[in-house]
Amino acid sequence: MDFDGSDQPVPDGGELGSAPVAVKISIAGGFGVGKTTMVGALTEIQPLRTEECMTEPGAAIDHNDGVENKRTTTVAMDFGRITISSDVVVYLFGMPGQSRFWFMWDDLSRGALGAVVLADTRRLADCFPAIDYFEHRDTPFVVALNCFEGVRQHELDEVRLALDIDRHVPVVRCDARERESCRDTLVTLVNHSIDMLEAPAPAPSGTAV
Ligand SMILES: Nc1nc2c(ncn2[C@@H]2O[C@H](COP(=O)(O)OP(=O)(O)O)[C@@H](O)[C@H]2O)c(=O)[nH]1
Ligand SMILES: [Mg+2]
Repeated sequence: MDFDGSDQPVPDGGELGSAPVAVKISIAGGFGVGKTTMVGALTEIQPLRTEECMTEPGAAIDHNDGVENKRTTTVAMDFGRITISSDVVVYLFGMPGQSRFWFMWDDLSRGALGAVVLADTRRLADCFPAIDYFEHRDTPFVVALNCFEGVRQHELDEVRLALDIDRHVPVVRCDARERESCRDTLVTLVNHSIDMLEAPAPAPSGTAV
C-alpha cells in the first residue's frame, strides 16, 4: 500500500489493476452523417440511443438533403461499448449534430482520447463546427468520409483542402454501417492520438529553435 501524502491510503497497482482502463472516444459530425449508425455498428452491447421521430416543424431546421429517408433524429447522445481485452474497454459517445444540442458537447467529449468527425461529401460544411470544436481544444481527431452510395468519391486530398485541416490530421474513408470499416477508423484515431501525445510540445512563441 502506498500513501499519497494525505491521511488516506492509496491502493497499490495490484489492487487498481483489476479495473480495466476506460478509453472514451467521441463520434461527431453534422446531422444525418451516420453517427448513430457508426456507434451501432461498433458496439458490443445494445446501443443506448435517444432517437425521436422527425416532425414537420423540425423539417425546417434539420435539413435532410441527401438522407431524405431519415425518419428519426438523435436528441441527446448515442452510447456504445467495445471490450478490447480484460484491461481495456472503449466507450463510444455519439454527439448530437444539430446546433440546438451543441451545449452538450463539452460533457459528452470531456476526457476523450480523441474524436471521429464523420463527414458526408454532399454536405461537407456540416462537419465544420465539429472540426473547429476539436481543433480549439487540441483534441486529436480524424475525419472519416462516410461513403454513401451513388455519390462521387472525392479524392481524400481534395477533401482535406476543402476542409482546410492540418496535414497531420488523418482523412480516411469509411462505411458507417460496416463494423470492420468503423474499426479501422478507430485504429487510425488511436494511432493518431498516440502520435499527438508523443509529439514534442511546440516551442513557446519567441523562443529560438
Ligand atoms: N447508404 C448509406 N446510408 C447510410 C450510411 N450511414 C448512415 N446511413 C443512413 O443515413 C441515415 C442517417 O444516419 P444516422 O446514423 O442516423 O445519422 P446521424 O444523424 O449522424 O446519427 C440513416 O438512415 C442511415 O441508415 C452509409 O454509409 N451508407
Ligand atoms: Mg444520430
